[in-house]
Amino acid sequence: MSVASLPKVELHLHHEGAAPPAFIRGLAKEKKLDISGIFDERGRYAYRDFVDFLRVYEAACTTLQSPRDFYRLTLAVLEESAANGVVYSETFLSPDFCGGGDLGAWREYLAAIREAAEEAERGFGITLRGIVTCIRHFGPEQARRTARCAAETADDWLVGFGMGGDEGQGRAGDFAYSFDMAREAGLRLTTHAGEWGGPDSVRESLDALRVERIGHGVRACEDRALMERLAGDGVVLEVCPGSNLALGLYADWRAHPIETLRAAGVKVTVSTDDPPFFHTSMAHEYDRLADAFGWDEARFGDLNRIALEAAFCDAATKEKIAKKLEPKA
Ligand code: MCF
Ligand code: ZN
Repeated sequence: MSVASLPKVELHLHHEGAAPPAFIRGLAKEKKLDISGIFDERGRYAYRDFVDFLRVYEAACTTLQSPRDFYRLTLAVLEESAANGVVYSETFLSPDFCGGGDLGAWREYLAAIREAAEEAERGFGITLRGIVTCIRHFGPEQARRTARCAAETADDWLVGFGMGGDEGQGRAGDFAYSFDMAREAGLRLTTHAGEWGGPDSVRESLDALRVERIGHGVRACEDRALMERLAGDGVVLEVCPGSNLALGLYADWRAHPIETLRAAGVKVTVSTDDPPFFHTSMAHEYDRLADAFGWDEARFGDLNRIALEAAFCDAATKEKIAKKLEPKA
C-alpha cells in the first residue's frame, strides 16, 4: 500500500488558501470582478515571492463576499481533503475576510462554515475544527478585533487562535494582548513563526505568546539549543514542506529540515498550508516525504498520532478519530 492512501490528520490549512483557482474564478465571474491578474496562463495562482503570495491571496479573497460563498468554499475544500485521505482537519479562519472583523457578521459566516462542515462530515467522513487567525501585517489593533471575535465564539468547534501573515512585520510581543484574550476565553494557541524569521522569532513567539504549537517553525533547525527546547517542552511543529519549497525556503525535498527536526526529537506533523497555491495535496506531501527520507507507513502512523494528540479538539472527538487511524487488519 502506498503511504499516500493512509488516513491523515492535518493541523495547518488556510481556509481561503485551499480554494481551487477554478472555484475563485467562478465566484469572480458571478460577481463580475476582474481578478485575472492573479492567475498564470494555465489558470493556476501566480505570484513572484512570499510578499506577492500574500497579495494574491488577499486578491482571491475579494471574491468571497457572503456566508453562502464560505459555505460553498467549505464543501469544496473538505471534499478535496477527504479525497486525500484526511479524516481530521483544523482550518485557519479569518474574521478579516468574513465580514471585516465585525462580530455580528463573523457569527453569520461562522454558522455557514459550520453548516457545511457538518454536511461534509456526513457526506465525506471528514471532521473539521476552526482556528481563528489574525493577520500579522494587518497590525496589533486589527488583531485585537479578531481576538474579540474569537473569544466571543469560542466553543467545542471553534477551538483555537493563531496568527499568520508577514513574519517580517512587527514583533510577536506586539500581539500578546490578543493571545492573552484568546487564552482567557479557553482557546488553544498556535502562531506562524520560524518560516521567514529565524530561531529568535520562534523563541520570541513561545515566550511572548505562550503558544503550544508553531506553524512552520522549520528554521529552528538552525539552532541546536532551540531544537532541544522544543523537544523538551513537547512543542509541536505544523510543518508544511511543499509550501516551504514553493516559496523558495529550501531548494528541494531532501534539503528540507523536517527529518533533521524529527531526528532531534522535535514533534513534527505534516500539512499542506495552501494546497492549490503550492501545487500540493496531503497525498503528494506523503509521497514526496517517503521518497526523500524513506519514511514508511509506521513513521507516518507515528506522525499522525502526534498530530491527533496535538489537535485542539476535545477528547471524545480524538477518540473517534483515533479509531480511523488504526491500521486495517
Ligand atoms: O503559511 C503560509 C505562509 N506564511 C504565512 N502566512 C500565511 C500562509 N498562508 C496564508 N497565510 C496568511 C495570509 O496572510 O494567513 C492569512 C492570509 O491572509 C489567512 S488566515 C485564514
Ligand atoms: Zn500557514
